Amino acid sequence: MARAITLVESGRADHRMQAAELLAALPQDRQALRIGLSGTPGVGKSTFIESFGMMLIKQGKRVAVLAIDPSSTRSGGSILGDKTRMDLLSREAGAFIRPSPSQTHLGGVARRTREAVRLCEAAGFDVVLIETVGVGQSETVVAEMSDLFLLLLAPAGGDELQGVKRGIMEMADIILVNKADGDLKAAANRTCGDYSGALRLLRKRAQDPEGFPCAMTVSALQENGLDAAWEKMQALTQWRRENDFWDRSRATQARYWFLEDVKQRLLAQLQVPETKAALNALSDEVAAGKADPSAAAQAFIDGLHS
Ligand SMILES: Nc1nc2c(ncn2[C@@H]2O[C@H](COP(=O)(O)OP(=O)(O)OP(=O)(O)O)[C@@H](O)[C@H]2O)c(=O)[nH]1
Ligand SMILES: [Mg+2]
Repeated sequence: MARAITLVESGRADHRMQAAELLAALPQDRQALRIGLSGTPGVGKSTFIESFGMMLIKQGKRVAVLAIDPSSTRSGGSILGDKTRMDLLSREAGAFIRPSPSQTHLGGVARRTREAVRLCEAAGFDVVLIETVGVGQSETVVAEMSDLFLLLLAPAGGDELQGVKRGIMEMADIILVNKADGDLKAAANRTCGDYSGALRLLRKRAQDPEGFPCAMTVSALQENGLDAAWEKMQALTQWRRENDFWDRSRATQARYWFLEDVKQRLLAQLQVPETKAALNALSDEVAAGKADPSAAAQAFIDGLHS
């Protein structure tokens, strides 16, 4: 597994070709449940994955953990760098934990992680957890490769909704208010109530049965509410499978990634030295008023594919 993922993570042209062959040869008949998990730093993502992952392992499931870490480009990677916090899970034979790839742009990290998900699926993992700290577009990226999207929140101090962006709320299938233990329990219950209310105000989504999306409290540290959360996830998954939303969602995601890949490849073409030179030359003409921006763009595109 580790070697296969290293192969898909490599940017070398010969490795890319081997990776493409490997991905094309993967069996298509195995599907893991892909669970995306997002939440701000310190909300308890790692602790949740450790506890939740161990619960699944005890049920005989095989669990893979991957990460998209948009901050890794700056800090050299933090998510899952703290393997110590997944001490138990990382020692389980049925678990596979892979730190996030470091790369220069989110698009590259996204492609690698998506391919790693495929590898985990083909290797027979039952559940693939994809973690991200919600920065920039990373939740969207994770949601686009997940069957279920979980948003982890901390108990709020006041009665305000913690400035969670509406777009992220709209992506969530289940909101988990973590740290519902000790002194924080009452605040967690209140926060959970607030979010339940807020979710009811959102536009109904076709892919949800009655009662979803929903908010619930958990304590990753004390391992409370994890079984209830798992039951919700299974109920939602089963309904979506029976009502054709599972397959449709995966098909829509495949389309999305295809288009993303096309865009990435077009952008990559702009980095080729000759292309860059042509672009700069035209750019100078436009700046000097010798060419119209739109006409120059058309000339550039025509030159690109001739
Ligand atoms: N009381 C309480 N504390 C928790 C719970 N879950 C996590 N914590 C604590 O919150 C802190 C952050 O937990 P992490 O699991 O590292 O959080 P994270 O979201 O992975 O953080 P980053 O990796 O930095 O984004 C740690 O000190 C945990 O012990 C919980 O259920 N209850
Ligand atoms: Mg963490």
